Amino acid sequence: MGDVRMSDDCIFCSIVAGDIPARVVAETDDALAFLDANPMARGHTLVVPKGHHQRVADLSREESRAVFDLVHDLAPAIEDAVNADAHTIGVNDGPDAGQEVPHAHVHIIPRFERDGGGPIHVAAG
Ligand code: IU
Repeated sequence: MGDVRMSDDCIFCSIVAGDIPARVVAETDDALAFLDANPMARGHTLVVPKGHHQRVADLSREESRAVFDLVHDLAPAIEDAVNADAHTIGVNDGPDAGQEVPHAHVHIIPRFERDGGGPIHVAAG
């Protein structure tokens, strides 16, 4: 990891730094994936850039690629791991879209045939 911008009061920056424990699923130079602490389904995973940026458009191309490459690689692996039938991949990009943690993150939420397949809202609460 290079010279990464961190925010002292950001929970996801603390997870990236290892100061707050999380169940890490995968890590690359510029991105980290960990299990959501309040999962909407078994295997619900968050993929974050290591640098602190609130919005997707704030990421550099390199960080954006790192995050979405990890989503690309992890989604089928998670699907296999929890025996899911599909997944919802989503971003709440900004507070008015329901973003509660101001560090950009992609939700990978396993979906099951038995859950009915309807749309789900990735904002908590
Ligand atoms: P949102 O897109 O910002 O609404 O999603 C934030 C997610 O972060 C939500 O699913 C929380 O359960 C999750 N989360 C977490 O995994 N660990 C934490 O310490 C906190 C939130 I705070």
